[in-house]
Amino acid sequence: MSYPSSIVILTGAGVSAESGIPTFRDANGLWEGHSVEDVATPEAFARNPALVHRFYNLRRAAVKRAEPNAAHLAIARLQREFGGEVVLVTQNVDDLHERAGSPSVMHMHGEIRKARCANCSGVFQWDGDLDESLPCEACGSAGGLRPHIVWFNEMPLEMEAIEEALDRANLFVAVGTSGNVYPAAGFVHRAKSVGAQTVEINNTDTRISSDFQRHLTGPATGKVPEFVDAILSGSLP
Ligand code: BV8
Repeated sequence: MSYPSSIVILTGAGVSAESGIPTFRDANGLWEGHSVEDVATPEAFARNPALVHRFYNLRRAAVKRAEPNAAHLAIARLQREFGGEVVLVTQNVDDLHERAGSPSVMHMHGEIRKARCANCSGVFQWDGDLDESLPCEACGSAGGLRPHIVWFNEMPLEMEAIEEALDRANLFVAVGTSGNVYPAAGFVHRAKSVGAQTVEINNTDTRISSDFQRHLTGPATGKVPEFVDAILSGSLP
């Protein structure tokens, strides 16, 4: 593999699995016993805001109790020490990359420790429980707060910047994602179309494995530090 100068890393729920945060897939598509349609769509929120708030309050509390793992720490080290560009895009809504020291993280599916006001579009840090009676910190109106999360059938965040980064990349690495969710699952195609090398790090095969030139199969806490060491030492095979 030629030595990279511009790297895009896409992470999914598998990078946080060893921090004790359940993935979507390993729970057979259920979070806390709920199907996606019941809790991760705007329709679900309109239908039953209390259920959706309770679902995210549970997950927010779990994120606060979790700690970054060796994979998060290795990615942060790469961002700090690599001589070229490293763009980190995550599908995860936890803040473990930030707490591991990553200087910049693009949360394309939002962030669970932030709230958004439907009335004024304000977004602000929110660490406690959310419910529909609370007032917005920005505009003071009540009843408009929701988790700052991109639900299914909503437009992911920072897509223009992500696509520009993919168009500059000569190395694209996907870590701990099942390739079930679009547009993230299609990023490997865009990177390949500009000639980037593609590497999948996962503990199993995925529905997009055939799109990648290389595979490092095993737990993220083992494979990601190894891969980062190889990049930083210039010994990528
Ligand atoms: C949009 C926030 C358009 C919620 C999430 C094309 C084809 C088909 C469908 C679509 C398409 N284009 C759009 C769609 C619809 C939809 C979609 O993709 N549906 C799928 C399910 C069929 N996409 C959307 O709706 C997106 N929006 O396209 O908008 C638009 C255009 C104009 C105007 C308006 C709209 C928005 C998608 C965002 C949804 N929100 N998250 C929340 O988290 O509560 S996605 C959600 O799923 C999470 O982000 C989660 O991360 C993700 C699941 O993906 P993964 O991260 O991959 O997690 P998963 O559990 O699946 O896999 C974990 C992997 O890790 C596994 O492979 C496992 O083996 C591995 N692993 C486990 N442990 C380890 C490990 N690997 C290494 N080490 C370990 N220890």
